[in-house]
Amino acid sequence: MIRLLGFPVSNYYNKIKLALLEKGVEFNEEMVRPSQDPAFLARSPLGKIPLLETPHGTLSESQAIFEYLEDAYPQHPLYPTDVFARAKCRELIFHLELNVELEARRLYKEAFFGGSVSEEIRQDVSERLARGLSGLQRLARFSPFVAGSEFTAVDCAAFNHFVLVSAATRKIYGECLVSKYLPEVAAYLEEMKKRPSVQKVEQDRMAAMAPKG
Ligand SMILES: N[C@@H](CCC(=O)N[C@@H](CS)C(=O)NCC(=O)O)C(=O)O
Repeated sequence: MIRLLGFPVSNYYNKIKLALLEKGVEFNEEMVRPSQDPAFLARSPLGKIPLLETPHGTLSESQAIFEYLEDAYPQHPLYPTDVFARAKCRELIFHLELNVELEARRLYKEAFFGGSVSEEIRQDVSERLARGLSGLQRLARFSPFVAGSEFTAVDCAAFNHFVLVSAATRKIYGECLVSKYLPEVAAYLEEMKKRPSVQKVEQDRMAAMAPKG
């Protein structure tokens, strides 16, 4: 059986988990933390999560994992059939991950892990997020899903990235930069939370974040 490795607080892990749930693929989960341990690096080239264990071997990088799942389990596809519409979905995912999530990630050390980031980084990230989120605004449809009227691959990524980027910017800048540049996002997140798949991902995320003991 397909096995998803990682932990349910990770947005990239939850992107794949949401895809598996939406596609109705049976899978199990193994809780694994990112690590530079040589044994883990043999499975995950940079020691990151998520990983997917398949009957053919292990895969890293969430988008490669996502594309594998689409090819291996074509039932309940998460890309539209039209070739150009499929490309538009991938375009949105690239913009979201390269120009928004990866920039916001530079804040996570302070926002979530008790570290601190310099004033220079705060300023740089804020400028880059303004550019990335404004670009996303030009592409996204929110009608009601990010790429249009159908739930797609983009939503598997977007829901989980928006939740985290929102929380990080609120913590660091005292305002949600996602809503500032994408005013539709609050209604979008509420709409997404009506889906049983999203409810499951959120339930597991909250449980993993709850203080232990
Ligand atoms: N591009 C990667 C990003 C994955 C990623 O950044 N995962 C984080 C957890 S959300 C991680 O493992 N971080 C540990 C590290 O950077 O060493 C993907 O799409 O899978």
